[in-house]
Amino acid sequence: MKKINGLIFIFIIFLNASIVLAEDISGIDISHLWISEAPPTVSVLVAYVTLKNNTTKTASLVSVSSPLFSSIEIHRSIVKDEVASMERHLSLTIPAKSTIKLLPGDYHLMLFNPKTPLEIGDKPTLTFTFSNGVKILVKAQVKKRKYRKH
Ligand SMILES: [Cu+2]
Repeated sequence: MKKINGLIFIFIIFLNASIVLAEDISGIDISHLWISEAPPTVSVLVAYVTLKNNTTKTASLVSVSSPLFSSIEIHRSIVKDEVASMERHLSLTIPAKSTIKLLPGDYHLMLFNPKTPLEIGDKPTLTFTFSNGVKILVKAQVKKRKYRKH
């Protein structure tokens, strides 16, 4: 009987662990991930995404990666003294129960040195990694941008 109790105990611990993991993974919704179509000769592409944090804790996006690109950086477009430029951010904070939209003219992802040119209709996968170790794989859509503003 002792042995059975021990087994049940281990099983309950295992169940709890998987429930916590499932909450961590489903706590952040990543949607509307799209890469702006560009000529095949460009060495850098731009992508936009919506990040929704359903949890009661602050989430922090610390990296985005894909074997298709040499690197992916989080940027923000800024205008300083009437000169438009971009600044790099090492992480992106999504407050508890909040949504952050990366949009042209604001935060965006820069995708460097595509290994193969991307065409409209392609669906490359990007991996989003958060400071708590959670990794979420998301398929991007390659689309034409509707307006020119970067
Ligand atoms: Cu940029």
